[in-house]
Amino acid sequence: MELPRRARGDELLKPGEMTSLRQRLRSLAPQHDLVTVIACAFDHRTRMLPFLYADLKMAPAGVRAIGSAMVDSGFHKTRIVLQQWNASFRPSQMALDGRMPDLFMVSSMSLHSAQCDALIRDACRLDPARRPLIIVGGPRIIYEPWRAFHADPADPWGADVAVTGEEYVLLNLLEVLLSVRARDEPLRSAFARARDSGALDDVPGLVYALPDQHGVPVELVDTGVQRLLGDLDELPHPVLGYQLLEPPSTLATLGPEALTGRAVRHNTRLASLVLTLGCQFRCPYCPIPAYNQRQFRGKSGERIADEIGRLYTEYGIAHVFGADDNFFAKQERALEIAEVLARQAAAGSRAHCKVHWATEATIHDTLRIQDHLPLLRSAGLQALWLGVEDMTGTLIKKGQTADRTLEAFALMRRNGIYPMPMMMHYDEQPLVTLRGGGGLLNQMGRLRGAGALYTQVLMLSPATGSKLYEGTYTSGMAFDSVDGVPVEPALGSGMHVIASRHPRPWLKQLNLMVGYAWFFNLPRLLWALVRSKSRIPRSDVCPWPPPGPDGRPARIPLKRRVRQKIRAHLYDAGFQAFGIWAVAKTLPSTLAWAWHLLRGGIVRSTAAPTSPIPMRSATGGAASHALPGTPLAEAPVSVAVPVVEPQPAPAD
Ligand code: B12
Repeated sequence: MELPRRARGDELLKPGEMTSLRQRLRSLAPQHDLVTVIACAFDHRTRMLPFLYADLKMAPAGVRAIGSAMVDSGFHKTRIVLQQWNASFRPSQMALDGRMPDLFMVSSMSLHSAQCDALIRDACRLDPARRPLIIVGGPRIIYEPWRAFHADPADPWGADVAVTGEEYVLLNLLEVLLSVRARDEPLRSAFARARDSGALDDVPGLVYALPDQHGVPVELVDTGVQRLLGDLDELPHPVLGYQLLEPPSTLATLGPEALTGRAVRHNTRLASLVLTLGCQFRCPYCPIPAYNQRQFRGKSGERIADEIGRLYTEYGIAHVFGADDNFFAKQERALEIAEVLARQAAAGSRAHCKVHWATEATIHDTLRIQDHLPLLRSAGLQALWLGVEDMTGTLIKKGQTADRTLEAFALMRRNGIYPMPMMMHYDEQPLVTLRGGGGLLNQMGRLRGAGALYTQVLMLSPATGSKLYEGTYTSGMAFDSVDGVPVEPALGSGMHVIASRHPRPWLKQLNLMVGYAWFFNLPRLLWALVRSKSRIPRSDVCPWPPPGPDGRPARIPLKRRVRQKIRAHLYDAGFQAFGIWAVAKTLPSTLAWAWHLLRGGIVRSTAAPTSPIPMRSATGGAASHALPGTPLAEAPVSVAVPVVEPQPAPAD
């Protein structure tokens, strides 16, 4: 099921609403010496092709955005802990600024559910009198907020509140809590009071539990779908979040200081930045358009230029990945951004000459914008991750055909932009075809031949919040367990076959790996050393240093020119070498899964997972984030909650 849309015309916050909320919080903050820890859940079992390197070397934007919002609002005592770098971190042992935090937040993708739960569980081990308020959010929670709550009286644990939205929702919640919080009152107690008074019900984008007298949730209240921030220039600056990163360690506790200066770049070589959000396509396996309530949002070129500039000058980060759903979805906006970035580079800004960026787009939109590819390259665009999915358009039609795909590849390469295809493998797709070119290997071979340096092929898997999600379960396509092994969320990256109607699903699993091995292998590596696919126009030139005031090109020492040429030539072989290593690293897990599939014993699902705890909206109707089949909490249930005496308002 897709996320419901708010009433037409009410999808977005009013212009300026975010900015004024930030200002209001800044004036509240000095009265509340809040200490916050934000953890990013990461399950190291999911480390495999094609996400290796980016999974560890890119500090995720979600937790950074939440950290930036806290600092920007005046809550400077905030630390971000990435389980990617701090696998042993235990919230039950955390202390920051010499004390237990007031606020513990967790961000998670669905894939990292096991670690997300483990973090919450561990935080719940703390003595209730000391325990911080626990808030969860991120892609997992946006679609399945109920996962954060557990109603087992024998093993009660869970978050206090799930945020199904973005920064604004969190800040809105904080404002409500701080406006009722007495000086030095535990934030959890202020939360309980706000919840019981109904004050949270006016904050769209929350799901909170109403507990019984033992603290076990009896129902979940859903305050509805968030209003989205339309003008992303109103967001806090993302650079703020980089000041908060916990240094990598093997300890369960936190270190005295966050990472600073160049140590930031050393650990996070790639930066993900939100540039635009939204996509006009309606692919049934993708939750993104519904999440965005069919809106297109973005930052201005000036703002993006500033973000890139500060990232480079403050941390030296020179590789940026746009967290776009489809960067070219709105052509005018993409061009406005490109024009500003290209202008900065032409004006001799070192940062904008040095920084390369990449993002996601579709073949259809790349062809539409083809006349402007030179401008995009001048703006620093180095590579485009293209949602090709299936060149023949059999799986999904997004305006791509084999010819159009190859045309887009050729155009991009001619203009100095590397095409990086993202593919999908599905039940009906054969490994090889003699005619028609629809086979996986046929397509991989053609894409490589057309100049793809890297690729991703994922098996079509159930994605929460997509149109196909429930049907995948109710039709029995999704597996509950295979050969006695339960299908855990950690298997949901698309690299394991966990949903298929194919009579021999193990073949699909092998196909996937054969596909990668066809793309990354030793003969191709050796050939890449001779005929490199990365030597494309503009790949061996750097706009830095810029031309002199007379317009004459700057003199670049011969040594540097040679180095640039060699680097451009070896880039292709480098990707091949990396791919071969990554295939080898991925094989043990994927082959073991193929073995389980071969042994059989596949237990198929009959229904999509739903909340076992009754859910309702704040006004008593159906909850926006409940899947069909979720028990409905009919009318507000009267619950026995510990009475907390109203506290005096904080003194100025
Ligand atoms: C960049 C990216 C990656 C990078 C991540 C690198 C990194 N370390 O950051 C790479 C390429 C490695 C990657 C891999 C995968 N990805 Co990815 N990826 C993205 C992408 C395009 C951008 C992520 C991003 O930076 N967003 C910008 C930030 C600001 O948004 P955000 O994380 O959602 O955070 C906001 C809110 O969620 C909320 N929030 C987040 N955390 C918290 C915490 C609290 C307490 C609160 C209150 C709020 C909150 O506020 C934030 C600010 O607005 C998104 C799509 C998208 N546009 O978001 C998919 C996305 C995150 N990926 C997704 C998936 C599924 C995957 C893969 C499993 C592959 C696949 N099958 O598609 C793998 C997993 C690999 C692994 N082992 O982890 C899904 C996640 C869906 C889900 N339900 O979990 C997304 C959402 C795409 C989709 N299909 O919808 N991905």
